[in-house]
Amino acid sequence: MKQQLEAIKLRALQALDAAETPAALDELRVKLLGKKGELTAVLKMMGKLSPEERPVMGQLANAVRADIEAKLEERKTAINAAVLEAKLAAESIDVTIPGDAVELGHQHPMNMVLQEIKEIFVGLGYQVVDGPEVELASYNFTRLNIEEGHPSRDRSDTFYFTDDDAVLLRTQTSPMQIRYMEEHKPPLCMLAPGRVFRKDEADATHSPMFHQIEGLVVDEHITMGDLKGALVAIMKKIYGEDSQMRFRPHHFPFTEPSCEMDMQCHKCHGTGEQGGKVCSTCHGEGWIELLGAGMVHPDVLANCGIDPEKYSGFAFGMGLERMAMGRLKINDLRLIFDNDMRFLNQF
Ligand code: 2U9
Repeated sequence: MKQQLEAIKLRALQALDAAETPAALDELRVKLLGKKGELTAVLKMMGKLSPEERPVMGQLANAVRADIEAKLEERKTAINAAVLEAKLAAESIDVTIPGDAVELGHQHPMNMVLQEIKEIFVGLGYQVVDGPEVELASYNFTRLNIEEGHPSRDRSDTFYFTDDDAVLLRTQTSPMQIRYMEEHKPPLCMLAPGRVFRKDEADATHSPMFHQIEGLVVDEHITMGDLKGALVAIMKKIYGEDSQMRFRPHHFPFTEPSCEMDMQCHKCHGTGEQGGKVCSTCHGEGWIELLGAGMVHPDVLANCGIDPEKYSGFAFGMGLERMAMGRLKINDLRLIFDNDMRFLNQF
């Protein structure tokens, strides 16, 4: 039995030395020390020994077990260290390799212009409001005095969602003014910038989606004089204090009277020509159209629960892309939406 134990110990220590992985080590532990292991099998035979031999063999068996356990622990430490070292070697990174530079973006030129305009209006006390792009036809058209059958309500011009033409993509930001008047009573002074949608083929001056900035001021005794004073002051802040403005009569269903505001061409100073040629900035007009405006139609005020006998107001609207194109000298509307980095990096 003593030889058996010595043999088990020798084989065990050799096998443990040869084990290379944590799994192989674990397998050996079960094989050597487990319930069905070799050592246990020998111990089970202890009963057959004489009472004198039993404690001697018991001691020897315990010593063999302790040696195997010590060896197991030693190999476990060594193998774990080797595994860690291999992992670290495989995962090592060279911190001296130069990194990929992350390109830093900047505001889109449209947002630069929008931000600048918003700041001017906020400085004058206007509240900037936002609203739904999916609108009801009643807000987008009917309450703005644009009756059923009006050409702008045509299915060839407007994106509708429903067969009864009751829900649509807003064609102007004006429904925001209606919503605002429903919730706020005069005096009120607000600005509604946002995306609008019309069924237009894209070309250098048209896009099925573009941005408008509209404004509304309602109070007692608001007159066309307030409209002119406010818009001239605001446009001079944007285009320069020495800009010359003019108003022309116009028609909009939601304002009465209505007008358009032009700025004298800064290139040809209103002559329409430059060096004997047609001025390229105003195309010979001498004037550049800036916006549309007018006194809010009394019926529109009444549609929003505001008494037109007591209150009056002015409203205006302008196209943001057109303003950005003028200010940043962009000659094709599509460039603004293409998101070509060669274009965007110029601003
Ligand atoms: C309410 C009452 C009146 C908004 C107005 C314009 C004139 C106008 C166009 C300019 C170029 C839109 O981007 S564009 O195509 N807009 O000329 N808009 S007055 O008048 C309103 C709006 C809401 C309740």
